[in-house]
Amino acid sequence: MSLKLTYIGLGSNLAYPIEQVRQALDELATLPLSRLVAASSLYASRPVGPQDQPDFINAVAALETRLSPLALLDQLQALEQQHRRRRQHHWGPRTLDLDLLLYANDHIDTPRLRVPHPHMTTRAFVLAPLAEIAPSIQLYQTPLTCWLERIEQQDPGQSLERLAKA
Ligand code: ROI
Repeated sequence: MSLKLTYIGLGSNLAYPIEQVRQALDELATLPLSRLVAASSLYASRPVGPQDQPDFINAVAALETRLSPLALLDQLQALEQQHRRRRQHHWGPRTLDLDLLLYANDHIDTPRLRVPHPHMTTRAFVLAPLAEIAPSIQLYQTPLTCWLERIEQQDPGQSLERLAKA
């Protein structure tokens, strides 16, 4: 496989979310055939979707990899499982979410994996950290800042607070 630039979204709202996300960034740096090239700041955000849950910590990482999209997805899902196993008392679906957002300029539409991530254009918690580390990226020929402005107009509740650098 040739070297591909990918972007991965991280999210957690259970079991010390800041530590979950920080640790996951360290773990991404150890993935085979891959190199972590950038990590955004951490962002605190109100939950999008069901509101009756804690606030989230989100971040985005840039990873260069020779793994295929599905091999990378396998690695991300294995990391998610590791984080869930450590939290047997606080079982919850969001101890750690790792979303494959972008894989080079590929468009992938299979039952297991859709890239670009189908919801990323409507989620400030993905777009803001992505714009921090990759400001010139466009999605569907539209700059990230335009997608973010659209969210601010249509869904102003999606405010983010930028925390420390990861
Ligand atoms: N909301 C925020 N703010 N951050 C997330 O990572 C996140 N992840 C999810 C849902 C439940 C859609 N909401 C979220 O899966």
